[in-house]
Amino acid sequence: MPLKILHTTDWHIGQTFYDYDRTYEHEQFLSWLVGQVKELDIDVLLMSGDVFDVANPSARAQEVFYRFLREVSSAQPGLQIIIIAGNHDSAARLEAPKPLLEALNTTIVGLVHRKEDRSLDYEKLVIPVVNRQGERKAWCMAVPFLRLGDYPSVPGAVNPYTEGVTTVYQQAYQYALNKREKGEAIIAMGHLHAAGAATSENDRSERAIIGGVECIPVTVFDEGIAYTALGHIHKAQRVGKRENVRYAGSPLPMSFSEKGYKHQLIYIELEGEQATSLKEVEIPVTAELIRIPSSPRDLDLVMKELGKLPEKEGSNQSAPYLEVRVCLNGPDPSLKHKIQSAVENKYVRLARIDVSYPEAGKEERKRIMSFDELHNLEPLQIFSEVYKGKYQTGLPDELIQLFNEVVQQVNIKEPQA
Ligand SMILES: [Mn+2]
Repeated sequence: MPLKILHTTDWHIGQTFYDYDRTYEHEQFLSWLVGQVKELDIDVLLMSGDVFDVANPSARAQEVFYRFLREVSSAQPGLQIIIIAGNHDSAARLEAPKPLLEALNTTIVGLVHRKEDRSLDYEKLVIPVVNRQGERKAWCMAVPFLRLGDYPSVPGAVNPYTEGVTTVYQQAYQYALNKREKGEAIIAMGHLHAAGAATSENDRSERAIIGGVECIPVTVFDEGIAYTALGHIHKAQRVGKRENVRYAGSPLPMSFSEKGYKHQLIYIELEGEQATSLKEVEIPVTAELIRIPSSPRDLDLVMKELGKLPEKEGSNQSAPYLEVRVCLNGPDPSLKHKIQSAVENKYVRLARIDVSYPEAGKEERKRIMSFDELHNLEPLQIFSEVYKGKYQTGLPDELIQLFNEVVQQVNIKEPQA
């Protein structure tokens, strides 16, 4: 009998999306997940970090999480659960209920513990993995998101983060090799940005690690590791063309720029020391993210498109989130109101309005001004330049008049200051 593993990550429970509460979506996902664990007869569930969206999750968010743990454990007796902390989680807080969770066969690794001689305690990072009958089949290097001070400092390192993280994985692998008996596999977990992973252009939550400096080369995961379960990047993908090094991706859509994302779990079968089967399991999306129109258009056309949306019937808790994309020729202070009224009774939740203006032609290069010129600039002149830069047209007379009134008032008040 192969060992059956399910890999999931980046739940971000408690997340709000443009001020909309997503609890319902999380509950839908987690109850579906309980069903999958049972249906696929899973031995081990791996969760690769970002359980919660914030370090101090709300009581409601915590309830959703603990309810899931209880439900999945009673639906699938003997299931082992291994969870690591992500960069959004509080490592210490996530670990706090450890004594209770051990009774549910659940291991949470948030912190990197040290021994008395300050060396890393790999016994706490490398977890024995058993099947539902309690027979040991593998070892899991459950390495949480590593912060400064978690990873060892490598003397003379050019990039201390990359080299420190590499050291942790190398040492954990050595530890696992020493522990494992013939026929037992080694698997790894991580919450990090692997080099070459495709990120999403607008997803702020995966951007907590910035720049290429903190990328980890895929070679950090030894070829001898049967499967590496990664979290942090929200688009599901394999890394460095290695089928068995994977991001499972976020179960909920996280950004309007997601194109062709298939939200998924990864199902893995281990036989002996190898992964013999690997399958993507598509997650049903409760509330989709839609853009109308697909590229910015003028307001008349946008309003027509919005008119075609289906009417709201009953609850809106699984209605799609909507981004409206409008192209304007000038400012329109009533834009938001117009759009809000258009979708008021529609089966959507208005999340954002993306306004753009026609591209300026081949605009003349911005000239560098001399000190004298800067000194002599009139407020109206600056306002006029800014307006023209944004809307590609001159200031309307009405605005000039209003602006002059404001300037006058400011000038009158000035001597009193
Ligand atoms: Mn995340």
